[in-house]
Amino acid sequence: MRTTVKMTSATRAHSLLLLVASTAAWGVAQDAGQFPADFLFGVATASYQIEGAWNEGGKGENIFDHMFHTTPNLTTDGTNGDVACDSYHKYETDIELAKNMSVDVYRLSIAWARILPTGDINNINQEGIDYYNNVIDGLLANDIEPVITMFHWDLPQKLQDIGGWPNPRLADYFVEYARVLYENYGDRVKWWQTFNEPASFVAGYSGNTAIAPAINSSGVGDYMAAYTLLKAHAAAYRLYDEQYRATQQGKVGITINVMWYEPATDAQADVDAAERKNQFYAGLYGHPIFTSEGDYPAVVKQRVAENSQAEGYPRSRLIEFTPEEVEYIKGTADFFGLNHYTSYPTTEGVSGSNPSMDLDAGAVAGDYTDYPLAASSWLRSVPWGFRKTLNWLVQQYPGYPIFVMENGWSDTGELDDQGRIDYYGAYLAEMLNAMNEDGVPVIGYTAWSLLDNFEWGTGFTTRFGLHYVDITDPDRKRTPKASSRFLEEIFRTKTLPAKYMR
Ligand code: PNW
Repeated sequence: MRTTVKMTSATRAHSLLLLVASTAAWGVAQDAGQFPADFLFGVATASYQIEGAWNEGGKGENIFDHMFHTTPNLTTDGTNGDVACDSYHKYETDIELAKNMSVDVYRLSIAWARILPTGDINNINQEGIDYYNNVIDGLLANDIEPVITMFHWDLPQKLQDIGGWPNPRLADYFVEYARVLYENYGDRVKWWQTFNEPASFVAGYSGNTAIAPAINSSGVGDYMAAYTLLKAHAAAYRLYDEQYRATQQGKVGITINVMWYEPATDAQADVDAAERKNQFYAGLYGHPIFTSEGDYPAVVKQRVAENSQAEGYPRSRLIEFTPEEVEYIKGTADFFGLNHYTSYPTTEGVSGSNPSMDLDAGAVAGDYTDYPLAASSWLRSVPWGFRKTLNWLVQQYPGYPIFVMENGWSDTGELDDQGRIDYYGAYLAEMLNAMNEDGVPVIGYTAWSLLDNFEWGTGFTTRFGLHYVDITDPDRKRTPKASSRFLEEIFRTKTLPAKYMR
């Protein structure tokens, strides 16, 4: 029997109300978001997190090999990067996966100890050189441009044996390593970053137990490491500028992690505290390179000097630059590489041990408990913080194009990863708004990460991959997640579907 639904005036009024309500919730109807035709989309990885083959092909020991082999149970699940995703053997598969995502670029890092097993150029490992030649050629054969990170934290152990980054001599070793990379790959590689996330790897000298070398020299060794890496970066940039740029025509930058510290209240004390936190965390590395005056941010210099004096130190725990060093470091980048994941409500207050960068900053980062939480305890989806970060960068460092090198979401490995899709949709919308409405010059974006990989202290329990990796399978089988299809369409069409625009 056929039933006809008769529209009474009551139901009609109800559906009209629904229509009004849903239109209001959506606000003004949005058009699809449009990226520039030459925008560079891609995916990112890092050597220690995916390669495995820790003692194959002539590779030397690095500080993560050393730490995980000598100190048991540092990671949540007891794993380490010995095998990881076995990308050393499966790089052709990985290139295919990237290709299937319609990427323009692929961001990878080079394992220093694969090229220079002891860190020094007296011993160049041809097998290591060949491995990355194969990866680079494989990418180019598939029309994918390589974007290379020279250092994503896996320092050759021999260089840690002589002190690691707090030893200023490391800057010389780094620039010699950079020369080997320009010489061997610069004919085909046009995008270089010297360092990935200085703030994260100097934490290896601040007492962070899962970031090698896990030395606790908080508030002292970490500032020394920052000093060395800034000089190393500048030297590698200048070497390119003077000897390779004319023939190789590439770009050299550095990738800095900018979490967004938002004032928790309108109180001036909190506004100042949030800004200090941004300056201690991102400005410590960005200011010397990207501002016209150079040097560390004034507030950082002043506070570390004052605290050091009050604590009885003979000089500031921050190694200050000479005027010559300020000039040498200033302006040494062709673009700003940005890693951005999340935001924190920030108040004035005391946090961190004595001494420490946190205590020097004098700010407390809280938690946006109303926002979705990833599998990583530090990561919530706070999309508007991305737009604020991008605007802050333009205001602090005018004139530099921004290349987003990492952005992503962790879960526990679901194939139907709606949480990751929601995160990418919302963050890409905020990036587009920053570009189209605020005029922020973003030129590229690589999603973290192509694969579920070794996520440092949390091993494989937190997964950032666009592809699932079965780490119980000797073959480390990869399976595309729903998010890889979602991003593929955006990458291919350079369009963000209207429903994600905000
Ligand atoms: C970055 N935090 O690290 C790294 O560049 C990647 O190697 C890493 O896998 C990725 O982000 C996801 O974690 C971070 O605690 C690690 O705020 C931790 C934090 C931020 C970035």
